[in-house]
Amino acid sequence: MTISENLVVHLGQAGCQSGLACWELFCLEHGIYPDGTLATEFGHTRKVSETGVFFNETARCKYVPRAIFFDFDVDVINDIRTGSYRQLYNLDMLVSGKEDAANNFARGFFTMGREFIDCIMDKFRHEVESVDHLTGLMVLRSVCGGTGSGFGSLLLQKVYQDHPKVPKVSIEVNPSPRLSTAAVEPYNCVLACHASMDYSDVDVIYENECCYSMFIRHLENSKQIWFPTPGFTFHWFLMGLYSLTRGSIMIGTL
Ligand SMILES: Nc1nc2c(ncn2[C@@H]2O[C@H](COP(=O)(O)OP(=O)(O)OP(=O)(O)O)[C@@H](O)[C@H]2O)c(=O)[nH]1
Ligand SMILES: [Mg+2]
Repeated sequence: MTISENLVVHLGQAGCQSGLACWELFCLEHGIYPDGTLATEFGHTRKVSETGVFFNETARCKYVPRAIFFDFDVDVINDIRTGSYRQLYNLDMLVSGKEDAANNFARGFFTMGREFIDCIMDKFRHEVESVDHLTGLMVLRSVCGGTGSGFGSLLLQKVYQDHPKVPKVSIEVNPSPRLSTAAVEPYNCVLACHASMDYSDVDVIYENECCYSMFIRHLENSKQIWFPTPGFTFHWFLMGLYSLTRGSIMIGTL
């Protein structure tokens, strides 16, 4: 059986924030502490082949997520640099710019995107060289803002040119009619779909409003007095999404 080695790229605010929830979940599943050490005292006996699906092992027996975080805005990446999981990540793979793309697809795809794409592609190549054979790429982003939609599409295009056969899964927050933060979100979404449809193999769509209404419906039925936070709904969505990655652990392909 081929050992599966996947890379996860988190783009923009939604992509990076969901990344935190995502790696928290991966750490729990593989029995890894927030500082990257293996929790052997609880009897976690994961095979190296399983942990290697998403983590690189260092010479000091620490597990480092095979992930790149990028946002044009510095605040979101700074939160990761100073957050409770800061020791887990490779700081070289946390990249930020100075100002966000202002919900503008063109800024992410053309002007600002062109400045950063070589830097991110270098990080990407570095991660690819650290594994024997890259078996899958997951991109987490929202297609509502400028970074996720514009830069995400540019990155998928570049990666496709270098690695056309590597399966690519794009996990996207789509605009919601009432919860959107900018009026241009549907335009960014359409432009991003058009620019990346030929370069990703699977698109998984997450929609905030839809997720909320499912929760509210469930809460009404179960008569519970409790309202989910956006962070909680994302955790819940990622648990469902996590089933996608089971294939790569069990069978070897994403
Ligand atoms: N569920 C969820 N949605 C989010 C989160 N952060 C942002 N969003 C949604 O994503 C959309 C905005 O996209 P962002 O990710 O902030 O945009 P961006 O990719 O950073 O792009 P720019 O800020 O324009 O550079 C809005 O519709 C938000 O509702 C999050 O942590 N969870
Ligand atoms: Mg942003």
